[in-house]
Amino acid sequence: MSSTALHAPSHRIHILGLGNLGRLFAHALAKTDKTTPITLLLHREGLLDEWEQVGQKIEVTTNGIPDQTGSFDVELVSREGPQDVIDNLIVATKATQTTSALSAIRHRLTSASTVLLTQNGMGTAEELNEQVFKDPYTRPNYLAGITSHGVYSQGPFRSVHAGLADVAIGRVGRVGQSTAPQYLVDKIVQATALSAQEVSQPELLLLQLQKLVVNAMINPLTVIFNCRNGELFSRGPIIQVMRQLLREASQVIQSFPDIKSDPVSISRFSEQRLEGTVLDVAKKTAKNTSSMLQDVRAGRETEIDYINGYIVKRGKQAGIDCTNNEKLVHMVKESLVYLLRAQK
Ligand code: KPL
Repeated sequence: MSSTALHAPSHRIHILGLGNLGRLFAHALAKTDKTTPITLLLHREGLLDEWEQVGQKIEVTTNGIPDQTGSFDVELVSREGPQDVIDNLIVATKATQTTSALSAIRHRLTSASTVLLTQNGMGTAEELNEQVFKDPYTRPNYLAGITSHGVYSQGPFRSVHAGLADVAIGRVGRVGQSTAPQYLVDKIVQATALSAQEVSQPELLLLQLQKLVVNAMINPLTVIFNCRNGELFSRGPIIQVMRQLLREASQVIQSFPDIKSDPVSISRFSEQRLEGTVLDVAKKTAKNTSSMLQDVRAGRETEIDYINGYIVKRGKQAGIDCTNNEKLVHMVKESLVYLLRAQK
């Protein structure tokens, strides 16, 4: 009998990926309920040293007030010795790192585990199914969390919660397919600072697509124009550029089977409605530096392939011209190459 067959589900929540979003989730969960055991999964040894240096605390500054919490266990992903089953996992890695990060802990996840994916963009769950959890019978249950919170880093384990927004959390897949237990959903919904709400599977898809468009406009444009979210659309010409990108994104999404069969969804993804949503998020997260601009400035790979790249891919499949989004994908990749060369 396998060890997992004897396993009684625990209430421990593991968090993989301690960038800004991982810190925000960890901090919010620990603040709301001190009795929930939380383990931070660190992917490299250097992070253990940094954890010691910051006094084993996560600090999140909101409205100018720094707040620390230290009620966490930490574990190195690669540590030797027995490793427990992970029942509840929040994956807050970048979309580009998610497959490799989950491969490293694949043996600790079972078909009873719940995995919350928080990445920007689309296509991560499909990629995991193709590359990590190929067997549908042993695959964990996926949840997705869509968040517009604007968070930026101030150093190891220290972040500023600059744009207070909300989280929508729901089960991934078609109605009735995911049997993810409710525990992790409830914990996230209860975590006050996250302002989270549970949504149905069909609503989750709509919100994912809406967020895809928000990220496809704000993130790459803040890279090209090197500015904060709020500075973007105060300049007239940038709105014109955005409208061209939006037209393509709107056509692609309106061609999706789940969308095109429903007039309400079609109107939700009209160019005008999408423009309103993008401008609203840019305003609400005005002081924030987008995650993509943070990545480029730090010389890190960006999530552009999962955002505008995903729109281009789906556009090609549907025969929709996405030249502008395609150009933007190249421009963002070139900005990174340019910066890395300049740093040498
Ligand atoms: O999700 C974001 C990001 O930066 O990735 C937004 C909502 C644009 C906030 O900055």
